[in-house]
Amino acid sequence: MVADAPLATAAAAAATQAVGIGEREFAIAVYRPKVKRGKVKLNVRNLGEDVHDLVVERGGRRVGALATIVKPGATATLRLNLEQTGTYRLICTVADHEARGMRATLRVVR
Ligand SMILES: [Cu+2]
Repeated sequence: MVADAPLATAAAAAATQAVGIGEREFAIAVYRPKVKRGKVKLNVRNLGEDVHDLVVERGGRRVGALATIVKPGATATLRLNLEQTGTYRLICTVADHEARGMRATLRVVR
């Protein structure tokens, strides 16, 4: 029913926010750099030619990581419940990739 559509859309948005992430040598692009606190689904795609991973930190502490490495052209999903507002760091921990530029931020707001 058309009348139900707005409610369904609002409920879905509150449930999980999708964040597209592109990784390549040597950068991490976050296509939705600001989300509301709560459940997020990080959709990671390796756009490069080397393998990459993804670790999420806040205040120097790891809050999540992909379970596996992401091969070139592959995708992986990381689901997190980000309850605390603030700036989260996204990094690739493969070799020296972080130092070479594979770091980005995701802001979580109320
Ligand atoms: Cu990497």
